[in-house]
Amino acid sequence: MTSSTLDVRMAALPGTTLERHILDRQRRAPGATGNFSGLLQQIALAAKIIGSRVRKAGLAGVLGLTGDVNVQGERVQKLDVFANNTMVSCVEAGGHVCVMGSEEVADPIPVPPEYPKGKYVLLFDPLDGSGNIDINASIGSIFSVYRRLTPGQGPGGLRDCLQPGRDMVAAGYVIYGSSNMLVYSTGGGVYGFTLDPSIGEFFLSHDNMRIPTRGRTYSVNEGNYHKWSPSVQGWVDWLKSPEAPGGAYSHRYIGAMVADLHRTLLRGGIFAYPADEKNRSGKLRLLYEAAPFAFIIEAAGGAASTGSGRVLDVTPEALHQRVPVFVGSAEDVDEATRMIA
Ligand code: AHM
Ligand code: MG
Repeated sequence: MTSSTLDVRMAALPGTTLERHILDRQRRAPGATGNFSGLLQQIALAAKIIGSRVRKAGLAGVLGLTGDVNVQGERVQKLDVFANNTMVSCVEAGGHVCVMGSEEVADPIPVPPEYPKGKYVLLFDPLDGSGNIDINASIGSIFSVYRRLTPGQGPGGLRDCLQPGRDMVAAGYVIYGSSNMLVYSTGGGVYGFTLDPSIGEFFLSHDNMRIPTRGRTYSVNEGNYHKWSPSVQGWVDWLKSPEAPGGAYSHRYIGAMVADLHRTLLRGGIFAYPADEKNRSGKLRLLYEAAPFAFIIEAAGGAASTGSGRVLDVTPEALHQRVPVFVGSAEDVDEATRMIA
């Protein structure tokens, strides 16, 4: 084959597919068995199925898509239950995980006895920010992967799920927005893929993503202002004042963590959900929301704090444990933690 036919052949592919990206990285990782690549591809399949259902969410009243029974007379689940079940069914049979944990499910989700158990643990929030569905604003899915702790090749359990974020193997999220994107990291870099809906494939669109060291926006539910501690109030007052570096910051809050942190990753700044009078440990879940984003944002050069320490250093005691979060550009997070200490 001449070099010109090769050029033509390469140009036939619109870009690097998620699958090719994963396989290229797997080949470069000494001792890689393909298990992680397999798992990521199953997660990507779940993301496509969930994304396609999210697209139809606005037709709920017309087609009965979120009612109990649709026009075909079939029982239809609510979107977050649908997303949860989709993720479980895409992953459980693959032989890559020994147990799963979901924000939607109280206890660890076992792999059914008929399927092989693998060396990984998958934790996920199937549809984060689902309150945004009815107003057609962005929502997302969040996932993280750990190595199993339970020895052998049998089922995993709670102990496998309760690991500190610093032991995470990979984390990622999918944003269902004006386009659908899958962003993931194994710690060395952060890679973003945009779905081409015409062929149903994710293509690399954001190579080696880096978060700016400082941003110009803060993202927090300021309706909680009167429930915050005086130090958190003082920090937000300062961000809005002319004394803030570069002058007063802008406020941006979508109310879906995936959307708020996707913007923060691209543009810089800080996203926070502090503890308040009502939510003494904050609102967001350590295992399904805080730790995966802390892993991704740190891998992109940013920082993630609980206000008193690194999010990734918190050892979970319960599956659905909550934690205060301050995540984003390194300088912004550093200032926040100094001011609220
Ligand atoms: P959810 O998991 O029930 O969807 O709740 C998590 C969401 C986050 O996406 C978002 O950052 C936060 O809750 C918004 O909370 P609030 O409405 O209190 O501002
Ligand atoms: Mg959530």
